[in-house]
Amino acid sequence: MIKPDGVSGNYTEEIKMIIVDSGFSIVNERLTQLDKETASAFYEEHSSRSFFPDLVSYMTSGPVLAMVLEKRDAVSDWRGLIGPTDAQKAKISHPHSSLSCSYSIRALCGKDSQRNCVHGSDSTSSAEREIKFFFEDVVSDDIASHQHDEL
Ligand code: YYY
Ligand code: MG
Repeated sequence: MIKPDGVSGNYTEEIKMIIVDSGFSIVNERLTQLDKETASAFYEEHSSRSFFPDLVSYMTSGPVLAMVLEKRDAVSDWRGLIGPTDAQKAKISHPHSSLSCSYSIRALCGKDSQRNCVHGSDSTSSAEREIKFFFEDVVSDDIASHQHDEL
């Protein structure tokens, strides 16, 4: 998922180029505006954390682009490509280390441990849940179809 700061900062095309160059196929995508209820449901596992209210306001501050990415080892490779949760850590370059993440997507467009520009499922089971979340269950009213309805 490209989070609101990624979409509003016009990083969508660059991120998609990185995705495709890294061997993923984008098999589905949806631009949508999360509301408080859907953002809270998406991040349910963090609901007791002190950052949760701020996280929900951030995630509802503008549209997000949800995508289904396909490749072998997609979950772990995507987590590697986005880099650490804290975008400040993602920006630290370790030129002689195999742990270098200076070219991660969060280094490119994230700001800190909350406004980190992109999301990645952390396991195949959460990928399954999150794909259902965006493409079947909770979010049914995407911006594209909404605009289409209004034409
Ligand atoms: O999976 P990932 O996004 O890398 O991190 P999580 O630990 O699952 O946290 C989810 C989400 O919560 C993170 O992307 C931003 C937000 N968050 C926060 O606002 N402040 C923190 N200290 C940690 C996480
Ligand atoms: Mg996570």
